Amino acid sequence: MAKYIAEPYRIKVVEMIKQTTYEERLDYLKNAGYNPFALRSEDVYIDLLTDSGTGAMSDQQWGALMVGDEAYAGSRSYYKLEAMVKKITNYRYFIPAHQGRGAEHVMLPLLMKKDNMVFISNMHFDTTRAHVELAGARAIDCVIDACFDTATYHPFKGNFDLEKLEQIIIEKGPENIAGIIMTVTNNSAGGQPVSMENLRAVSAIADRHNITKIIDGARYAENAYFVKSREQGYQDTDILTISHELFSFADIFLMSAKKDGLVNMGGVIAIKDDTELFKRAQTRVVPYEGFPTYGGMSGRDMEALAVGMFEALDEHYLKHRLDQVRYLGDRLKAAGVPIQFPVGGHAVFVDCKKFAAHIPFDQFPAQSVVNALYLEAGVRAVEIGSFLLGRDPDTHENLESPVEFMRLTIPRRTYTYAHLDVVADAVIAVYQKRDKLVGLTFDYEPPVLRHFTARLRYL
Ligand code: P71
Repeated sequence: MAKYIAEPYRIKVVEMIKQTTYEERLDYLKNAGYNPFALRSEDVYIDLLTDSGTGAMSDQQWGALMVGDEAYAGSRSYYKLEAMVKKITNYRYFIPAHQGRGAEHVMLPLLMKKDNMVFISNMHFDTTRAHVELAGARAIDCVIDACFDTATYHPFKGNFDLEKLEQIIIEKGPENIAGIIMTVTNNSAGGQPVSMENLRAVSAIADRHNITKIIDGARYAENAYFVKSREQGYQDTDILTISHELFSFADIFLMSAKKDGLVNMGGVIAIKDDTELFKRAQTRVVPYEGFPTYGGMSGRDMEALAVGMFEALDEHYLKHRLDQVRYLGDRLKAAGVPIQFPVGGHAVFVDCKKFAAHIPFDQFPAQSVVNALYLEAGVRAVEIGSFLLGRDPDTHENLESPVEFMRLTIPRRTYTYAHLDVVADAVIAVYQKRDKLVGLTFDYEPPVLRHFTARLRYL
Protein backbone atom coordinates (compact mmCIF):
# COMPACT_ATOMS: atom_id res chain seq x y z
CA MET A 1 0.00 0.00 0.00
CA ALA A 2 1.24 3.47 -0.84
CA LYS A 3 2.28 5.54 2.15
CA TYR A 4 0.38 8.48 0.77
CA ILE A 5 -2.48 9.32 -1.55
CA ALA A 6 -1.93 11.13 -4.85
CA GLU A 7 -2.92 14.74 -5.42
CA PRO A 8 -6.56 15.19 -6.51
CA TYR A 9 -5.41 17.93 -8.94
CA ARG A 10 -2.84 18.43 -11.66
CA ILE A 11 -0.50 21.39 -11.90
CA LYS A 12 -1.29 24.12 -14.43
CA VAL A 13 1.01 26.94 -13.33
CA VAL A 14 4.29 26.67 -11.43
CA GLU A 15 6.30 29.13 -9.36
CA MET A 16 10.05 28.50 -9.23
CA ILE A 17 11.67 28.31 -5.80
CA LYS A 18 15.35 28.69 -5.05
CA GLN A 19 17.76 26.42 -3.21
CA THR A 20 20.57 28.18 -1.37
CA THR A 21 23.88 27.09 0.15
CA TYR A 22 24.51 26.72 3.87
CA GLU A 23 26.88 29.73 3.77
CA GLU A 24 24.24 31.90 2.10
CA ARG A 25 21.62 30.89 4.64
CA LEU A 26 23.97 31.66 7.51
CA ASP A 27 24.39 35.14 6.10
CA TYR A 28 20.64 35.66 5.49
CA LEU A 29 19.73 34.47 8.98
CA LYS A 30 22.38 36.64 10.64
CA ASN A 31 21.07 39.69 8.76
CA ALA A 32 17.54 38.73 9.86
CA GLY A 33 18.62 38.95 13.51
CA TYR A 34 18.11 35.17 13.90
CA ASN A 35 14.40 35.76 13.43
CA PRO A 36 12.99 34.07 10.27
CA PHE A 37 10.09 36.59 10.16
CA ALA A 38 12.72 39.03 8.82
CA LEU A 39 13.90 36.73 6.01
CA ARG A 40 13.02 37.58 2.42
CA SER A 41 10.70 34.90 1.12
CA GLU A 42 12.87 34.42 -1.96
CA ASP A 43 15.66 33.22 0.33
CA VAL A 44 13.36 30.48 1.66
CA TYR A 45 13.18 27.13 -0.18
CA ILE A 46 10.07 25.65 1.46
CA ASP A 47 7.96 28.16 3.39
CA LEU A 48 5.98 26.64 6.27
CA LEU A 49 5.55 29.87 8.23
CA THR A 50 1.78 29.80 7.89
CA ASP A 51 -1.13 28.30 5.97
CA SER A 52 -2.83 31.71 6.02
CA GLY A 53 -3.28 33.19 2.57
CA THR A 54 -0.39 31.10 1.22
CA GLY A 55 -2.31 28.39 -0.66
CA ALA A 56 -2.80 27.93 -4.39
CA MET A 57 -6.04 29.01 -6.04
CA SER A 58 -7.68 26.74 -8.62
CA ASP A 59 -8.21 27.51 -12.32
CA GLN A 60 -11.89 28.04 -11.43
CA GLN A 61 -10.92 30.71 -8.91
CA TRP A 62 -8.51 32.47 -11.27
CA GLY A 63 -11.28 32.44 -13.87
CA ALA A 64 -13.75 33.88 -11.36
CA LEU A 65 -11.43 36.86 -10.71
CA MET A 66 -12.16 38.07 -14.22
CA VAL A 67 -15.90 38.42 -13.61
CA GLY A 68 -15.57 40.36 -10.34
CA ASP A 69 -17.97 43.30 -10.06
CA GLU A 70 -16.06 46.22 -8.56
CA ALA A 71 -19.14 48.38 -7.88
CA TYR A 72 -18.77 50.29 -4.61
CA ALA A 73 -22.32 49.39 -3.57
CA GLY A 74 -24.45 46.34 -4.33
CA SER A 75 -21.71 44.37 -6.16
CA ARG A 76 -22.90 41.25 -7.95
CA SER A 77 -19.87 39.46 -6.45
CA TYR A 78 -21.10 40.30 -2.96
CA TYR A 79 -24.44 38.59 -3.65
CA LYS A 80 -22.65 35.53 -5.03
CA LEU A 81 -20.51 35.27 -1.90
CA GLU A 82 -23.50 35.94 0.36
CA ALA A 83 -25.35 33.04 -1.26
CA MET A 84 -22.37 30.71 -0.67
CA VAL A 85 -21.95 31.74 2.99
CA LYS A 86 -25.69 31.22 3.57
CA LYS A 87 -25.58 27.84 1.83
CA ILE A 88 -22.77 26.64 4.12
CA THR A 89 -23.98 28.15 7.41
CA ASN A 90 -27.77 28.37 7.04
CA TYR A 91 -27.39 31.84 8.65
CA ARG A 92 -29.46 34.84 7.54
CA TYR A 93 -26.89 37.62 7.49
CA PHE A 94 -23.45 38.09 5.96
CA ILE A 95 -20.91 40.95 5.93
CA PRO A 96 -17.45 40.68 4.33
CA ALA A 97 -14.26 41.79 6.11
CA HIS A 98 -10.71 42.18 4.82
CA GLN A 99 -9.46 39.23 6.92
CA GLY A 100 -10.12 37.45 10.22
CA ARG A 101 -8.91 40.19 12.53
CA GLY A 102 -11.09 42.71 10.64
CA ALA A 103 -14.12 40.53 11.40
CA GLU A 104 -13.05 40.36 15.06
CA HIS A 105 -12.59 44.13 15.22
CA VAL A 106 -16.12 44.71 13.93
CA MET A 107 -17.94 42.09 15.99
CA LEU A 108 -16.30 41.58 19.38
CA PRO A 109 -16.86 45.11 20.79
CA LEU A 110 -20.57 44.83 19.87
CA LEU A 111 -20.91 41.97 22.35
CA MET A 112 -19.69 44.05 25.30
CA LYS A 113 -22.81 44.94 27.26
CA LYS A 114 -20.76 46.54 30.06
CA ASP A 115 -17.18 46.98 31.30
CA ASN A 116 -14.95 44.17 32.51
CA MET A 117 -16.66 41.30 30.68
CA VAL A 118 -14.86 38.08 29.74
CA PHE A 119 -14.78 35.84 26.68
CA ILE A 120 -14.26 32.11 27.14
CA SER A 121 -12.77 29.95 24.39
CA ASN A 122 -11.31 26.47 24.07
CA MET A 123 -8.21 28.49 23.05
CA HIS A 124 -8.23 32.05 21.76
CA PHE A 125 -6.05 32.57 18.73
CA ASP A 126 -3.54 35.47 19.22
CA THR A 127 -5.42 38.06 17.17
CA THR A 128 -8.71 37.06 18.80
CA ARG A 129 -7.17 37.50 22.23
CA ALA A 130 -5.79 40.88 21.13
CA HIS A 131 -9.23 42.05 19.97
CA VAL A 132 -10.90 40.73 23.13
CA GLU A 133 -8.42 42.81 25.16
CA LEU A 134 -8.75 45.86 22.88
CA ALA A 135 -12.52 45.66 23.47
CA GLY A 136 -11.79 45.96 27.20
CA ALA A 137 -12.55 42.33 28.04
CA ARG A 138 -10.45 39.43 29.31
CA ALA A 139 -9.83 36.16 27.50
CA ILE A 140 -10.01 32.83 29.34
CA ASP A 141 -8.97 29.53 27.73
CA CYS A 142 -10.78 26.36 28.71
CA VAL A 143 -9.43 23.46 26.65
CA ILE A 144 -9.17 19.86 27.94
CA ASP A 145 -5.89 18.95 29.71
CA ALA A 146 -5.23 16.19 27.15
CA CYS A 147 -4.38 19.00 24.73
CA PHE A 148 -1.08 19.61 26.53
CA ASP A 149 -0.09 15.94 26.74
CA THR A 150 1.52 15.86 23.31
CA ALA A 151 2.52 12.18 23.39
CA THR A 152 -0.91 10.69 24.12
CA TYR A 153 -3.59 10.12 21.47
CA HIS A 154 -6.93 11.89 21.84
CA PRO A 155 -9.19 12.23 18.78
CA PHE A 156 -10.41 15.74 19.70
CA LYS A 157 -7.71 17.66 21.53
CA GLY A 158 -9.51 20.93 20.71
CA ASN A 159 -12.47 20.07 22.97
CA PHE A 160 -13.69 22.36 25.73
CA ASP A 161 -13.32 21.10 29.29
CA LEU A 162 -17.07 21.21 30.05
CA GLU A 163 -16.73 21.09 33.82
CA LYS A 164 -14.23 23.92 33.80
CA LEU A 165 -16.52 25.89 31.48
CA GLU A 166 -19.45 25.61 33.91
CA GLN A 167 -17.14 26.56 36.77
CA ILE A 168 -15.86 29.70 35.04
CA ILE A 169 -19.41 30.77 34.16
CA ILE A 170 -20.58 30.35 37.76
CA GLU A 171 -17.46 32.03 39.16
CA LYS A 172 -17.61 35.07 36.84
CA GLY A 173 -21.42 35.21 36.66
CA PRO A 174 -23.23 34.56 33.35
CA GLU A 175 -24.06 38.28 33.02
CA ASN A 176 -20.32 39.00 32.82
CA ILE A 177 -19.60 36.58 29.94
CA ALA A 178 -19.59 38.49 26.63
CA GLY A 179 -19.41 35.31 24.60
CA ILE A 180 -18.12 31.77 24.22
CA ILE A 181 -15.76 31.43 21.26
CA MET A 182 -15.46 27.96 19.75
CA THR A 183 -12.20 27.92 17.78
CA VAL A 184 -12.43 25.19 15.11
CA THR A 185 -9.94 23.80 14.63
CA ASN A 186 -7.96 24.83 17.70
CA ASN A 187 -4.95 26.42 16.01
CA SER A 188 -2.74 27.32 18.97
CA ALA A 189 -2.18 23.77 20.24
CA GLY A 190 -1.93 21.91 16.97
CA GLY A 191 -4.87 22.53 14.64
CA GLN A 192 -6.75 20.08 16.84
CA PRO A 193 -10.41 19.37 16.06
CA VAL A 194 -13.42 19.85 18.33
CA SER A 195 -16.01 17.04 18.32
CA MET A 196 -19.64 17.64 17.40
CA GLU A 197 -20.63 16.16 20.74
CA ASN A 198 -18.49 18.74 22.53
CA LEU A 199 -19.84 21.65 20.45
CA ARG A 200 -23.38 20.46 21.17
CA ALA A 201 -22.67 20.36 24.91
CA VAL A 202 -20.99 23.80 24.92
CA SER A 203 -23.96 25.21 23.05
CA ALA A 204 -26.41 23.73 25.58
CA ILE A 205 -24.41 25.18 28.49
CA ALA A 206 -24.31 28.62 26.82
CA ASP A 207 -28.07 28.50 26.16
CA ARG A 208 -28.80 27.57 29.75
CA HIS A 209 -26.96 30.72 30.86
CA ASN A 210 -28.13 32.89 27.97
CA ILE A 211 -24.59 33.49 26.65
CA THR A 212 -23.76 34.43 23.03
CA LYS A 213 -22.01 31.67 21.04
CA ILE A 214 -19.36 32.48 18.44
CA ILE A 215 -17.56 30.13 16.04
CA ASP A 216 -14.05 31.22 15.07
CA GLY A 217 -14.15 28.97 12.02
CA ALA A 218 -11.02 29.74 9.98
CA ARG A 219 -10.55 25.97 9.53
CA TYR A 220 -14.14 24.73 9.92
CA ALA A 221 -14.00 22.45 6.86
CA GLU A 222 -10.93 20.63 8.19
CA ASN A 223 -12.77 20.25 11.50
CA ALA A 224 -15.79 18.82 9.65
CA TYR A 225 -13.60 16.23 7.95
CA PHE A 226 -12.13 15.16 11.30
CA VAL A 227 -15.69 14.76 12.63
CA LYS A 228 -16.53 12.59 9.62
CA SER A 229 -13.47 10.39 10.04
CA ARG A 230 -13.24 10.17 13.84
CA GLU A 231 -16.68 10.67 15.39
CA GLN A 232 -19.23 7.91 15.62
CA GLY A 233 -22.28 8.40 13.43
CA TYR A 234 -20.80 10.78 10.84
CA GLN A 235 -19.02 8.33 8.51
CA ASP A 236 -21.76 8.55 5.87
CA THR A 237 -22.56 12.24 6.32
CA ASP A 238 -21.30 14.74 3.76
CA ILE A 239 -19.18 17.77 4.74
CA LEU A 240 -21.93 20.30 3.97
CA THR A 241 -24.39 18.52 6.28
CA ILE A 242 -21.74 18.27 9.01
CA SER A 243 -21.02 21.98 8.56
CA HIS A 244 -24.72 22.82 8.93
CA GLU A 245 -24.83 21.02 12.26
CA LEU A 246 -21.59 22.69 13.40
CA PHE A 247 -22.92 26.18 12.60
CA SER A 248 -26.27 25.40 14.22
CA PHE A 249 -24.45 25.48 17.57
CA ALA A 250 -23.53 29.18 17.33
CA ASP A 251 -25.11 32.61 16.82
CA ILE A 252 -22.17 34.25 15.05
CA PHE A 253 -19.51 32.94 12.64
CA LEU A 254 -16.22 34.80 12.24
CA MET A 255 -13.76 33.53 9.66
CA SER A 256 -10.33 34.31 8.36
CA ALA A 257 -11.08 33.23 4.78
CA LYS A 258 -7.32 32.96 4.17
CA LYS A 259 -7.49 29.38 5.46
CA ASP A 260 -10.47 27.19 4.46
CA GLY A 261 -11.71 29.92 2.08
CA LEU A 262 -8.78 28.94 -0.18
CA VAL A 263 -7.96 32.56 -0.99
CA ASN A 264 -5.02 34.87 -0.28
CA MET A 265 -7.07 37.56 1.48
CA GLY A 266 -10.57 37.83 2.92
CA GLY A 267 -12.82 37.49 5.94
CA VAL A 268 -16.39 36.60 6.85
CA ILE A 269 -18.88 37.83 9.44
CA ALA A 270 -22.12 35.84 9.50
CA ILE A 271 -25.02 36.14 11.94
CA LYS A 272 -27.65 33.46 12.41
CA ASP A 273 -30.78 35.54 12.90
CA ASP A 274 -30.21 38.54 15.19
CA THR A 275 -31.43 41.44 13.00
CA GLU A 276 -30.52 44.07 15.58
CA LEU A 277 -26.93 42.80 15.86
CA PHE A 278 -26.67 42.66 12.06
CA LYS A 279 -27.71 46.31 11.81
CA ARG A 280 -25.15 47.31 14.44
CA ALA A 281 -22.43 45.32 12.65
CA GLN A 282 -23.35 46.95 9.34
CA THR A 283 -22.97 50.35 10.98
CA ARG A 284 -19.61 49.46 12.50
CA VAL A 285 -18.14 47.84 9.39
CA VAL A 286 -18.36 51.08 7.40
CA PRO A 287 -15.70 53.17 9.21
CA TYR A 288 -13.33 50.24 9.81
CA GLU A 289 -13.60 47.91 6.82
CA GLY A 290 -15.77 49.52 4.14
CA PHE A 291 -19.27 49.69 2.72
CA PRO A 292 -21.27 46.62 3.88
CA THR A 293 -21.31 45.00 0.43
CA TYR A 294 -17.51 44.89 0.17
CA GLY A 295 -16.12 45.24 3.73
CA GLY A 296 -12.48 45.52 2.68
CA MET A 297 -12.60 43.01 -0.17
CA SER A 298 -12.43 43.76 -3.87
CA GLY A 299 -15.18 42.34 -6.08
CA ARG A 300 -12.82 39.86 -7.73
CA ASP A 301 -11.66 38.59 -4.34
CA MET A 302 -15.27 37.98 -3.29
CA GLU A 303 -15.75 35.96 -6.52
CA ALA A 304 -12.67 33.84 -5.81
CA LEU A 305 -13.79 33.28 -2.21
CA ALA A 306 -17.26 32.13 -3.28
CA VAL A 307 -15.59 29.47 -5.44
CA GLY A 308 -12.97 28.64 -2.78
CA MET A 309 -15.58 28.06 -0.07
CA PHE A 310 -17.31 25.62 -2.38
CA GLU A 311 -14.07 23.79 -3.26
CA ALA A 312 -13.11 23.46 0.41
CA LEU A 313 -16.14 21.20 0.97
CA ASP A 314 -14.76 18.64 -1.50
CA GLU A 315 -13.86 15.42 0.31
CA HIS A 316 -11.09 14.44 -2.10
CA TYR A 317 -9.45 17.79 -1.44
CA LEU A 318 -9.88 17.53 2.35
CA LYS A 319 -8.70 13.92 2.50
CA HIS A 320 -5.52 14.80 0.60
CA ARG A 321 -4.97 17.94 2.67
CA LEU A 322 -5.17 16.10 5.99
CA ASP A 323 -3.19 13.17 4.59
CA GLN A 324 -0.26 15.49 3.74
CA VAL A 325 -0.11 16.69 7.33
CA ARG A 326 -0.51 13.14 8.62
CA TYR A 327 2.33 11.94 6.33
CA LEU A 328 4.81 14.53 7.59
CA GLY A 329 3.80 13.76 11.19
CA ASP A 330 4.26 10.00 10.63
CA ARG A 331 7.72 10.43 9.16
CA LEU A 332 8.86 12.55 12.11
CA LYS A 333 7.26 10.28 14.69
CA ALA A 334 8.88 7.19 13.13
CA ALA A 335 12.27 8.86 13.60
CA GLY A 336 11.54 9.58 17.27
CA VAL A 337 10.97 13.33 16.85
CA PRO A 338 8.50 14.45 19.56
CA ILE A 339 5.33 15.96 18.03
CA GLN A 340 1.81 16.89 19.08
CA PHE A 341 0.04 13.56 18.45
CA PRO A 342 -2.17 13.00 16.60
CA VAL A 343 -1.37 15.77 14.14
CA GLY A 344 -4.09 18.32 13.43
CA GLY A 345 -5.41 19.79 10.23
CA HIS A 346 -3.00 22.45 9.04
CA ALA A 347 0.39 21.76 10.57
CA VAL A 348 2.74 19.44 12.39
CA PHE A 349 3.62 20.89 15.79
CA VAL A 350 7.06 19.71 16.96
CA ASP A 351 7.35 19.56 20.76
CA CYS A 352 10.54 21.52 21.44
CA LYS A 353 10.24 21.23 25.21
CA LYS A 354 11.38 17.68 24.55
CA PHE A 355 13.39 18.33 21.35
CA ALA A 356 15.65 20.92 23.01
CA ALA A 357 15.09 20.04 26.66
CA HIS A 358 18.43 21.57 27.69
CA ILE A 359 17.34 25.10 26.63
CA PRO A 360 15.27 27.00 29.25
CA PHE A 361 11.99 28.65 28.17
CA ASP A 362 13.40 32.19 28.32
CA GLN A 363 16.12 31.22 25.83
CA PHE A 364 13.39 30.12 23.41
CA PRO A 365 14.05 26.44 22.62
CA ALA A 366 11.57 26.29 19.70
CA GLN A 367 13.08 29.40 18.10
CA SER A 368 16.48 27.73 18.28
CA VAL A 369 15.08 24.67 16.44
CA VAL A 370 13.33 26.90 13.86
CA ASN A 371 16.67 28.62 13.10
CA ALA A 372 18.55 25.33 12.89
CA LEU A 373 15.97 23.99 10.42
CA TYR A 374 16.37 27.01 8.17
CA LEU A 375 20.16 26.62 8.23
CA GLU A 376 19.84 22.89 7.53
CA ALA A 377 17.64 23.08 4.42
CA GLY A 378 16.14 26.52 3.82
CA VAL A 379 12.83 25.46 5.39
CA ARG A 380 11.05 28.26 7.29
CA ALA A 381 8.87 27.21 10.23
CA VAL A 382 7.45 29.37 13.03
CA GLU A 383 7.82 29.40 16.82
CA ILE A 384 4.65 29.01 18.90
CA GLY A 385 5.88 29.24 22.47
CA SER A 386 7.45 31.60 24.98
CA PHE A 387 9.06 33.84 22.32
CA LEU A 388 5.61 34.54 20.87
CA LEU A 389 3.90 34.80 24.27
CA GLY A 390 5.83 37.87 25.48
CA ARG A 391 6.06 39.41 28.92
CA ASP A 392 3.78 39.85 31.91
CA PRO A 393 2.42 43.41 31.58
CA ASP A 394 2.81 44.02 35.34
CA THR A 395 6.09 42.33 36.34
CA HIS A 396 7.69 42.58 32.89
CA GLU A 397 9.07 39.06 33.36
CA ASN A 398 9.16 36.68 30.39
CA LEU A 399 6.01 34.54 30.51
CA GLU A 400 6.51 30.78 30.35
CA SER A 401 4.29 29.16 27.73
CA PRO A 402 2.76 25.76 28.62
CA VAL A 403 4.00 24.57 25.20
CA GLU A 404 7.14 25.21 23.15
CA PHE A 405 6.22 24.32 19.58
CA MET A 406 7.87 24.61 16.19
CA ARG A 407 4.92 24.76 13.79
CA LEU A 408 5.47 23.27 10.33
CA THR A 409 2.44 24.82 8.65
CA ILE A 410 1.38 23.33 5.32
CA PRO A 411 -0.07 25.76 2.74
CA ARG A 412 -3.05 24.35 0.82
CA ARG A 413 -2.51 22.69 -2.61
CA THR A 414 1.00 24.16 -2.77
CA TYR A 415 3.70 21.60 -1.92
CA THR A 416 4.03 17.94 -2.90
CA TYR A 417 4.94 14.90 -0.82
CA ALA A 418 8.49 15.24 -2.22
CA HIS A 419 8.72 18.65 -0.54
CA LEU A 420 7.45 17.12 2.68
CA ASP A 421 10.24 14.50 2.46
CA VAL A 422 12.80 17.33 2.25
CA VAL A 423 11.22 18.86 5.36
CA ALA A 424 11.13 15.55 7.25
CA ASP A 425 14.76 14.71 6.38
CA ALA A 426 15.89 18.16 7.53
CA VAL A 427 13.96 18.05 10.84
CA ILE A 428 15.35 14.57 11.52
CA ALA A 429 18.91 15.74 10.74
CA VAL A 430 18.51 18.63 13.22
CA TYR A 431 17.05 16.23 15.80
CA GLN A 432 20.08 13.95 15.52
CA LYS A 433 22.37 16.83 16.50
CA ARG A 434 19.94 18.44 18.95
CA ASP A 435 22.40 18.53 21.84
CA LYS A 436 24.37 21.17 19.88
CA LEU A 437 21.39 23.58 19.83
CA VAL A 438 22.03 26.84 21.69
CA GLY A 439 19.55 29.25 23.33
CA LEU A 440 18.89 32.83 22.23
CA THR A 441 18.52 36.24 23.83
CA PHE A 442 17.38 39.67 22.63
CA ASP A 443 19.48 42.22 20.77
CA TYR A 444 16.32 44.25 20.23
CA GLU A 445 12.91 43.62 21.78
CA PRO A 446 9.88 45.63 20.62
CA PRO A 447 7.27 46.39 23.32
CA VAL A 448 4.31 44.59 21.65
CA LEU A 449 4.03 41.52 19.38
CA ARG A 450 7.76 41.13 19.75
CA HIS A 451 8.14 37.96 17.68
CA PHE A 452 7.50 39.79 14.39
CA THR A 453 10.36 42.31 14.58
CA ALA A 454 12.69 41.22 17.41
CA ARG A 455 16.40 40.71 16.76
CA LEU A 456 18.17 37.89 18.59
CA ARG A 457 21.64 36.51 19.19
CA TYR A 458 22.97 33.16 20.35
CA LEU A 459 24.08 32.86 23.97
C1 P71 B 1 -1.86 31.58 11.45
C2 P71 B 1 -2.74 32.77 11.38
C3 P71 B 1 -2.18 34.03 10.78
C4 P71 B 1 -1.19 34.70 11.66
C5 P71 B 1 -1.64 35.64 12.56
C6 P71 B 1 -0.74 36.25 13.43
C7 P71 B 1 0.60 35.91 13.39
C8 P71 B 1 1.06 34.99 12.47
C9 P71 B 1 0.15 34.38 11.61
C10 P71 B 1 -4.95 33.55 11.96
C11 P71 B 1 -6.18 33.32 12.63
C12 P71 B 1 -6.53 32.02 13.15
C13 P71 B 1 -7.72 31.85 13.84
C14 P71 B 1 -8.09 30.54 14.40
C15 P71 B 1 -8.26 34.15 13.54
C16 P71 B 1 -7.09 34.39 12.84
C17 P71 B 1 -6.84 35.77 12.32
N1 P71 B 1 -3.98 32.64 11.88
N2 P71 B 1 -8.56 32.91 14.04
O1 P71 B 1 -2.29 30.60 12.07
O2 P71 B 1 -5.72 30.96 12.98
O3 P71 B 1 -7.07 35.81 10.96
O4 P71 B 1 -4.84 36.41 9.98
O5 P71 B 1 -6.97 36.61 8.66
O6 P71 B 1 -6.51 38.20 10.50
O7 P71 B 1 -0.76 31.60 10.89
P1 P71 B 1 -6.29 36.81 9.97
